[in-house]
Amino acid sequence: MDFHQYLEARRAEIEAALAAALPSPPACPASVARAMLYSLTAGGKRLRPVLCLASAEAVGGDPAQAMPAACALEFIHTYSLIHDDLPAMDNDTMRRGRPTLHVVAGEGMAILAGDALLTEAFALLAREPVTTDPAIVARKVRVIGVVAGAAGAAGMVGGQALDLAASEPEHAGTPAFEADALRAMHAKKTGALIRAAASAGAIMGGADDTVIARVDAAAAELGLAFQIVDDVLDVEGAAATLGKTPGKDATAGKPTYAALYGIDEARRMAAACIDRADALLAEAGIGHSRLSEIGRWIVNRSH
Ligand code: GRG
Repeated sequence: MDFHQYLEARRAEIEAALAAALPSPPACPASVARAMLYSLTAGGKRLRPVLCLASAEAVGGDPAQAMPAACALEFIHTYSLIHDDLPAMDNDTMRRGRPTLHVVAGEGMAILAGDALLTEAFALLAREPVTTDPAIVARKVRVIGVVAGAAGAAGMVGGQALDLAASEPEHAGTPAFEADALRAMHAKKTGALIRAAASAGAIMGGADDTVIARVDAAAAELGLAFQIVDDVLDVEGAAATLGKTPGKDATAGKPTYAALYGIDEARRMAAACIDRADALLAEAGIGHSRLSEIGRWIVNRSH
């Protein structure tokens, strides 16, 4: 199976699992179920769940065991996009090629749908895979800790807080400081969840600690490459391909890799990240897995 076919096959499984994992009436009001579904099924790339399943597979595990974690990570990612688009944050009206949730359902419902997706992610992680096997229960508990750490104040929420601060013109520093600060901010804001996706897959796949640590380090490189390419696409991309408003970061005066290093150097940096990720995966003995192909996909994507 070539990578494109692999990606499509995994995505189809993920779409079905996401729909099955989402609460629906009568357990919850139709309004919040509709709002969650609107954002969740708007056609994202499913990078985090694909990475999670590929990681479980790469370490010799059963990807089905990692599917609840894969879905939980996409729930959390979707919540972060809903909240990031709110008027109080990035105030964006387009996401994944559609009007943002607060535009169609109102700010209150967008806040609630984000809150619900975050909470349901942890309900799912605690519930599935259903098992009494102590070894699998231990993996589930470990994954809950990894995902919570990545989503919380030391992870994605912390990164978003740094981003809010960096958007204030009076906080702009010297170029060297900006580069370090930018890297630190993205490591938390987007890197933490991408790392958690790969680590959760490796944990549920039954990898040992050395392999989990290398997968995690490789995913940190993938996360940085992803962000660098995101910045480049924000400059180069057309709204129709991106599914969101392009050029927003530059217009908002936010520091970006494209602005700091230029497009060509930024692309070279992203490629170097993928080379480092490949080296780490090779050290872990899983150099020829789908994880490597996911790295190439990240740097070569157009949206
Ligand atoms: C509101 C707590 C809170 C956090 C928001 C991740 C994040 C933090 C905000 C997203 C803002 C943004 C556009 C960041 C750039 C990188 C990124 C996460 C892009 C969107 O992820 P993709 O490209 O989206 O994986 P799809 O739609 O394909 O899932």
